[in-house]
Order: sequence, then C-alpha cells, then structure tokens
Amino acid sequence: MATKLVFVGEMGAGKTTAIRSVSDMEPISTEMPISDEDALQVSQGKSHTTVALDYSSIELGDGQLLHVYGVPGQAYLDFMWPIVAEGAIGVVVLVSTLNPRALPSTLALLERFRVLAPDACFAVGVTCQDRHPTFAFAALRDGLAAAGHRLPVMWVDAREAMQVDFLVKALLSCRYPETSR
Ligand SMILES: Nc1nc2c(ncn2[C@@H]2O[C@H](COP(=O)(O)OP(=O)(O)OP(=O)(O)O)[C@@H](O)[C@H]2O)c(=O)[nH]1
Ligand SMILES: [Mg+2]
Repeated sequence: MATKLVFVGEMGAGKTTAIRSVSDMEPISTEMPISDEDALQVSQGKSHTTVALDYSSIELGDGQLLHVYGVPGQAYLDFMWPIVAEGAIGVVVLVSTLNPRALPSTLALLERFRVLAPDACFAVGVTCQDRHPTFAFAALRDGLAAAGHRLPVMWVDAREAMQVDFLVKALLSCRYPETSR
C-alpha cells in the first residue's frame, strides 16, 4: 500500500522545517533565496523558500516506508499542488500563529486539498506558539469544526522532531477520509 503524506501551508508555516525534523534521511529540497516580493508575506526573516517540493521518508516501524512531501506555500506555485498531492493518504496543514488569516487560510487549504487528495485524512498543526502565546487556538479549532472539519488540531513546533512525529502519528491513527461533509 502506498503511504504518502503531504505537508501543506502558507509560506513560512514550517513545512520544510517539519519534514527536516522528522526525516530518517537528508530530505531532498528545492529551496531558493526568497524574493523581495515574497519576503513581504512572511515576518520570520526567512531567507529561503520552497519552489517545487520537499521529499523525504520515514520508517514507520512496521517495515512500511512513509513517503513525505512538502509543497511550495506561494499560491503562484500552486500548479505543483495536484502533482504532489496525488494519491496522498494523509495531508498535514501547517499554519503559523503569525499568519493574521490563520482560519480562512486553513479553511481554503482544507477545501483545496480535500479535492486534490480525496482519500486522505487530515490534521492541522499550529506552529510558532512561542512567538505568539496569546494566539486564539480555540477559535481556530472551533472555526474549523463549525465549517465541518472534524480532525486533529494541535500545537506543533516544526523544529521539534518529537512534536512533528506525534502529529504525523495522530493523523495516521485516523486513516479514513473525512466523513463529516
Ligand atoms: N519560533 C518558532 N519557529 C518555528 C516554529 N516552527 C517553525 N519555525 C520556524 O519557522 C520557519 C519556517 O520556515 P520553513 O520551514 O522554510 O517554512 P515553509 O512552510 O517550508 O515555507 P515555504 O517553503 O516558503 O512555503 C523556520 O525558520 C522555522 O525554524 C515554532 O514553533 N517556533
Ligand atoms: Mg518550504
């Protein structure tokens, strides 16, 4: 059985960092220096951005290999999204607390990837809690639920392997398509 997991999310959400944290191997990444225009969209002082995809793999412990991909965050590179998402069994949407449009952004990504990966189960990881401790986590979680998305929503520091691993395991533990909508 193919096991493919995709990390999605806006620029700077932590996709490349999460994949690097949780990988068994040195990830393949397509990072380029950030353009001035893209730099305006993120407040992290990021120097590089993914322009095609990230790829790595994780040994699941039962001999199965989980193929892990990340997509570019910028909407103008979204032609890569269907290519990368095809056949995914899981999609992790990462969203940063520093994103002022966290809820609408997450809803839009869930809508889009539910179509691109119809057999996938979904989870949401909220990054950068330490940088915005008063972020309205419950409002995000409740807003997703109100829109019909019943799925794990949890804090994750993309730099911490154990936290990313926990999020991936939470997603894999509900390996069924969302049935709420
Ligand atoms: N302080 C803090 N930094 C974090 C956390 N999670 C991720 N980061 C940082 O946020 C940045 C995320 O950058 P990337 O991993 O390149 O983000 P990306 O989603 O791949 O972005 P694009 O490829 O440009 O779409 C990195 O500098 C991470 O170290 C967190 O929980 N706390
Ligand atoms: Mg990236």
